[in-house]
Amino acid sequence: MERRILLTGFAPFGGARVNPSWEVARRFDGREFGGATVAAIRLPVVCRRASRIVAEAITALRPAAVIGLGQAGGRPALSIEKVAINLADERAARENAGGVRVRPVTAGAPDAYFARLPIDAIALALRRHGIPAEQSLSAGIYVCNTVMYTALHTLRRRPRVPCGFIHLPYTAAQAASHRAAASMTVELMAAGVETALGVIARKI
Ligand code: PCA
Repeated sequence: MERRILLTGFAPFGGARVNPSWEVARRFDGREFGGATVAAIRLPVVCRRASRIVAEAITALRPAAVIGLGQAGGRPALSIEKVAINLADERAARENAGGVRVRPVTAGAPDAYFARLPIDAIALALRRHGIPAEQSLSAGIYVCNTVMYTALHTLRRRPRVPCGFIHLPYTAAQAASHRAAASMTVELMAAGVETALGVIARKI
């Protein structure tokens, strides 16, 4: 079976017209890193549905690595997430979730999982390429955290598979309506993800 790297991005949410996570992820579909071919999938911004799609993709593809991308508008750099927690809060997103809910991502599962990525090496490589990067303690409590948690939980018995999540800033175009916020071009974000995939590919 062909070796795969699963790379996920999201549909637009919160009234935005694009989500840079998918704009970046789709550029890599079919590209090869470390002998594995990237399979890019676009996820809906709804916790349960996104979670089911990711779990099914991991089961179907048995990927050699799983990297999630999402947008965290307002952050000034690519943020490499360290921890996913077992909590999903969709109260702020009624337009997407269709109701108020706070619940565990997976009932009865561990409270948290640590990312399984060479985070220091990725952050260093990004900065060497002149791409703003930071390490982040938490992927939040919304769909990005849910996807990261689900991926790590699904891979819990395959501890050697690198798995983690990278949040992206606003795009330069989105900055037109978020004037005080940091932003980055999609090209620079993609260059950052390419660098990260190169570092991760050394581990697969
Ligand atoms: N960002 C949101 C959900 C989808 C996305 O791109 C988050 O940080 O959870």
